Amino acid sequence: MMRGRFITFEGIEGAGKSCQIGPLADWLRARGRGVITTREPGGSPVAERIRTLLLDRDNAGMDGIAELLLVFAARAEHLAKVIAPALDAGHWVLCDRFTDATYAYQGGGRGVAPARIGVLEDLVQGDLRPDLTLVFDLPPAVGLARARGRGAPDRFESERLTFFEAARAVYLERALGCPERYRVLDATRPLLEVTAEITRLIAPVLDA
Ligand code: Z5A
Repeated sequence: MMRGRFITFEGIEGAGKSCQIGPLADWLRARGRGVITTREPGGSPVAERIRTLLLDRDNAGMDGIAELLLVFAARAEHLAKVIAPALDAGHWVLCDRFTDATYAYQGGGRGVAPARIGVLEDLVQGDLRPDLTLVFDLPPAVGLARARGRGAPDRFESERLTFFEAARAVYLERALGCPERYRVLDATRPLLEVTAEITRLIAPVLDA
């Protein structure tokens, strides 16, 4: 059986990732692909419990390395229980955030050295990397204004604008460094325009 494809959706808060996963999943299913959609942190029962710890505003001031280890603990569980079995079964996995978010938020946002993140990436993922990563790019002020409509901010949403600016810069830098794997989308455009561009970008992967 052919291994499935692993596509990750990345970008700062309010970029529109979550809105776009469902339409892409439907588009792929209509073309006969088995698809699962999932998210990080979370995506499996244990990982969702870790997500609660990570997002809880009562945990303000959590140690940066503790946060990093929790992110990767959730990822190890998610990979073992959900992502790897789905890929092995030939399904496409569409994941709302993955390790690029760790480089962006724990690296860019919190200042953890990328080499340290890389050590954990290798430990937890082995050789597994996404086949394609869509980076939804927009100015943080625009994303935060979109996200603000949703009620009380979580622990990350409570960060300052500079935190999200640093995260955005890391996403763009990583995309620039590896154009084969990343596609950057202008996420300020209307939702349906972004949806159309995603299918245009995915079509060659479908045929590959
Ligand atoms: N985190 C981390 O630190 N390290 C890691 O390794 C990982 C994650 C994996 C997860 O929160 C937090 O965990 C995240 C980083 C951290 N925190 N932050 N920031 P999450 O998953 O709950 O948060 P999120 O991924 O940022 O979700 P989000 O705010 O929902 O963003 P989104 O998925 O990109 O946006 P959306 O829900 O699709 O859209 C947001 C709103 O904008 C919504 O009202 C839409 O209707 C609207 N929208 C979307 N697209 C458009 C367009 N094109 N035009 C106009 N309005 C739009």
